[in-house]
Amino acid sequence: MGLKNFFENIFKKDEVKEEDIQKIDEEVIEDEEKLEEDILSSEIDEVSPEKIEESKNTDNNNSFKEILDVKEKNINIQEDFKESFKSDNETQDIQINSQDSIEDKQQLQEDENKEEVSETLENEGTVAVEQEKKGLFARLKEGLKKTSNSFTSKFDNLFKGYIKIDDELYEEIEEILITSDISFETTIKIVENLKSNIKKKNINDINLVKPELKEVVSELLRDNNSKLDVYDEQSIIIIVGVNGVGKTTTIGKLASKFKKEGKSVLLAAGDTFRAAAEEQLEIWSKRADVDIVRHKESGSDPSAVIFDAMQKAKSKNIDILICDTAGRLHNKVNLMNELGKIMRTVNKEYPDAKKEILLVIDATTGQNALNQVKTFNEAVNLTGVILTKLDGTAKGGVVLSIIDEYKIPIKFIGVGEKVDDLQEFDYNNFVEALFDNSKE
Ligand SMILES: Nc1nc2c(ncn2[C@@H]2O[C@H](COP(=O)(O)OP(=O)(O)OP(=O)(O)O)[C@@H](O)[C@H]2O)c(=O)[nH]1
Ligand SMILES: [Mg+2]
Repeated sequence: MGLKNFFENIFKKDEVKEEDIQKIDEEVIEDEEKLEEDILSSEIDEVSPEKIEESKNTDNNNSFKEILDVKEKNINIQEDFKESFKSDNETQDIQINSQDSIEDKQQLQEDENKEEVSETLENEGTVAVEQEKKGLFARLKEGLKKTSNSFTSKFDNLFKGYIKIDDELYEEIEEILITSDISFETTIKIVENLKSNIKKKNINDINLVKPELKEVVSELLRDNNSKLDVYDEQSIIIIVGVNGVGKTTTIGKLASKFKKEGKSVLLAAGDTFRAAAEEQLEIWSKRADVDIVRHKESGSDPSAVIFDAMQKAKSKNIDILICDTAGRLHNKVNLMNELGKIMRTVNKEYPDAKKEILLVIDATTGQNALNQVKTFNEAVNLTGVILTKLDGTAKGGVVLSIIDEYKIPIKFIGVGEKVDDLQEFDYNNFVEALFDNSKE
């Protein structure tokens, strides 16, 4: 093979390489061509025509040796190119990889963004829930203001005048509790528990008595289960209570709460005694956007109305049926008999439904409310109590006795006339609001 062929071959090979180079990305080609040019020009310099001419003048062996050297060098160049391709491919790989990694990064960023967004939403949700909680607590505090002002100011004045924890102090505490509409039995229990805790903890500081009292009251309410058993199966709630305590209003508030929670709700106008009671419930049903069953003719049998409502609830798969009842009949015995009949009808016609029999009592009646709990519980086996109008009274202490003496849970408390003023009873919040005498 002549030198000419030899060099043609080398350049041919290089052209092949160039074709390959063109396959890759433009930027890489430019770099490659530049690199190629540099290398080739340096080689061509080394095997310049002069050198070739010179080699012709030397002996064949020398010439052959030189050619071999050149060949070897060109092979090395080719190897370099291969390496360079390889590294270019690697570069490409790296670029692809880095492209991948950019995409990965973008994906990661997107994911992170998504996470951030959902975290933000979650946080916003949490914030909303927190705000809701705060709002509820503020409303509870506002509603309980009269009770807590009277309760805490009495205690604050008492503790200001004492430096020692003695029997006289405990007697004064007793008196404050009784005048806060807490029954005698419950008062005695609270004071006994307070004494025992103070002794156990070896408390001598008068300033620690109030926090300890708060702890004792909290302990007393701890077992109260405010959850209604109406969420898992079809349920019926029967609302009972003397006249004017807030039964119908409470039904309206409950209907609207359940509706907001996505439940289907039906109301039964079971107070057929008081004039316009059914119309009043109908107004609430419209406000809450739920159906109502009422009899056209007034004075019909409440059990018959509730019977019809149960049939409808069953056929329409209603989640929660809420029944209003009369607060006053010709006399108390009549009222209790009528409630008994309603309960028998419910148990017979709707045996599988979860039942809540809730007594509504008016907190402004103070300890009188305890008699109502007793009487109604004997007639219909109450499952819970709803205490209304806490906002208008300083007699909120009655909550403690209902829970302590009757072991009947307080499910809700009413702290105003608006739909949202019916709050699930939360003993923690209640105790906080009761002992909180901050002004805001
Ligand atoms: N301030 C305040 N008022 C309330 C609350 N709950 C109900 N009321 C008011 O109490 C009054 C009587 O409410 P109703 O719902 O008609 O009472 P009821 O028990 O159905 O009365 P009868 O049907 O006559 O037996 C209404 O003016 C209500 O707005 C509450 O939590 N706070
Ligand atoms: Mg009513």
